[in-house]
Amino acid sequence: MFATSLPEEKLIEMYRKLWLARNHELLAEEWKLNGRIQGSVHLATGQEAVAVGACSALEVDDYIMGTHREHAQMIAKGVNIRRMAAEMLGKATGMNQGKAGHMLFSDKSVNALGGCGIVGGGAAVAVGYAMAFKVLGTRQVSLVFFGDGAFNTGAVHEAINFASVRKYPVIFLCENNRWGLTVMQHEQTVVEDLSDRARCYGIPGVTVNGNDVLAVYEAVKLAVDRAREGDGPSVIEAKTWRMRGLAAGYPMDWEPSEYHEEGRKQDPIRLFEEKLIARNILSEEMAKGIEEETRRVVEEAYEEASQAPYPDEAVFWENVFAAPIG
Ligand SMILES: Cc1ncc(C[n+]2csc(CCOP(=O)(O)OP(=O)(O)O)c2C)c(N)n1
Repeated sequence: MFATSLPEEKLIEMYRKLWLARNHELLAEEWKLNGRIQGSVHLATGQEAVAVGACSALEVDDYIMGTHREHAQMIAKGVNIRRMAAEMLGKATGMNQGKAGHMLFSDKSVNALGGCGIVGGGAAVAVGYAMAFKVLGTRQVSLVFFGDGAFNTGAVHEAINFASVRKYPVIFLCENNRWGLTVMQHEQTVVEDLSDRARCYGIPGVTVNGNDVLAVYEAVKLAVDRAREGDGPSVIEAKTWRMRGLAAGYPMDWEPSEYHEEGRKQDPIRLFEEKLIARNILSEEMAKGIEEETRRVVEEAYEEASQAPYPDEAVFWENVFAAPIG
């Protein structure tokens, strides 16, 4: 049974977004390994339900700040996949004119502030936006994704503390894949459930199965409602599994096989698919159709992007520094 009463169309849309994100990651990995994408590419394969569950609880005018593993987060917020593909390839038609690339792209049209190469750094950005919402009196919220490794940085704790004192409308969503680079969670902290830390700041904290898209949705929805009512921030920990190494092509030989076996068992798309089929919301044919349709969308976006030109050199000096005042 679902605890949620979401309409069927919304559930199908969430299922489609999971596949869009998964197919993006599979193709991005292939293109990276074939040398068609430059730079490192941090994949969210297996972690898609955190992004989709969270963004499904937000409105378009709410803001998200992502991590360095942000493709699924940005797709879930609704970025244009063609402009995203072009950005990933550094092309002039990319959403940031090819200047941001994989780790930093952003899309203002859907309030996706982008990824963040500084682990933990996004938390302060999200708090800044939440501060603006409170000052302006809008009912918008901001949500920041950050990893379990990032949750051991001072920047994240300072951001949570400040936001809790000022009751800013911000959701701190820890995407806990149990890895910080090559170090597992238990080697970085003795805390089992990272949401317990919320108590130190006097705000709600909850841990959910991050591979259960509806569990993530419900936890985020509660936090969003609370934030919109002026009751301040919340911490959510979504425990998940990354199906790949730190980034595409990275060795995984030090990663315990039990971790990856469990991750495969908990594949978020299969878990959701089983529930939808059991409730007659989805058939196996529909599921296959959505898987194939989203794969085509991603392939076409990347093929089109590969034909696009690179930006002119002059573009690199635009939007880099603010114009001097006076
Ligand atoms: C401030 C800072 N320190 C170190 C790094 C190098 N670095 C890149 S990814 C990473 C691991 C981050 O782990 P976590 O926050 O758990 O995210 P995950 O990679 O597991 O998604 C580190 C330490 C960085 N980018 N920024």
